[in-house]
Amino acid sequence: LSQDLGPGTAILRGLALNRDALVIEALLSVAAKSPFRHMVTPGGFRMSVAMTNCGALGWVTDRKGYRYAPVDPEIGGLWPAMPKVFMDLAREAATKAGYPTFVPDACLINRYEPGARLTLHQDKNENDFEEPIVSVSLGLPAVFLFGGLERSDKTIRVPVLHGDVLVWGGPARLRYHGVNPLKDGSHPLAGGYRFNLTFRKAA
Ligand code: MD3
Ligand code: FE
Repeated sequence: LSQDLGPGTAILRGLALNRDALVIEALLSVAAKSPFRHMVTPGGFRMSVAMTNCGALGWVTDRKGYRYAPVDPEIGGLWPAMPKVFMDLAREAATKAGYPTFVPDACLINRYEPGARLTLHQDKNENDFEEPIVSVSLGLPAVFLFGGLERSDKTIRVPVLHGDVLVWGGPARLRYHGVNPLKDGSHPLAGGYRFNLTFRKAA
């Protein structure tokens, strides 16, 4: 039933389904204030995934590097507050996965259009790798690539569907991961997109 991804990981299939419309409505209201944008990597490449953030800190990248910042550089003001429906979902997932004290201060919202992908990477911009990461998948389905602690380690493919929530912590926290190019499709609540929320304690 639930694919085992090894120690420190939990797949909570469908956890977000009972509030999916509220989560997407909240996501669109965040994006009405801090719009989705295609950021640029330090190497000068435009990311195929469009991003925005909510919460006290937001993840940004530009020619100067990757970092968390309290101000949205596109609007020159703070990121929108984290919606209560986001915080409740993230904490419920973390608690179910064995991290009952998790309180995220950052939520990165990724928007995939057909063809958009994330190449294999580690999440290393946070201060404390003892804190887990919670990921909520919405809209079109995708395939996660899940590797090991070294880039060259074998990867497995993990299909993720609308409403699935994954938690990564402990010995899995620094595993390489990525997202395969999104396939075309249409979702009743998300249209032609996949959205992913990643909740982190960045500071
Ligand atoms: C495995 N986003 O924003 S989290 C990211 O679908 C990112 O947009 C994915 O990777 C997405 O950095 C969803 C997948 C993920 C996140 C952290 C991990 C997998 C992980 C940490 C350790 C191991
Ligand atoms: Fe990541």
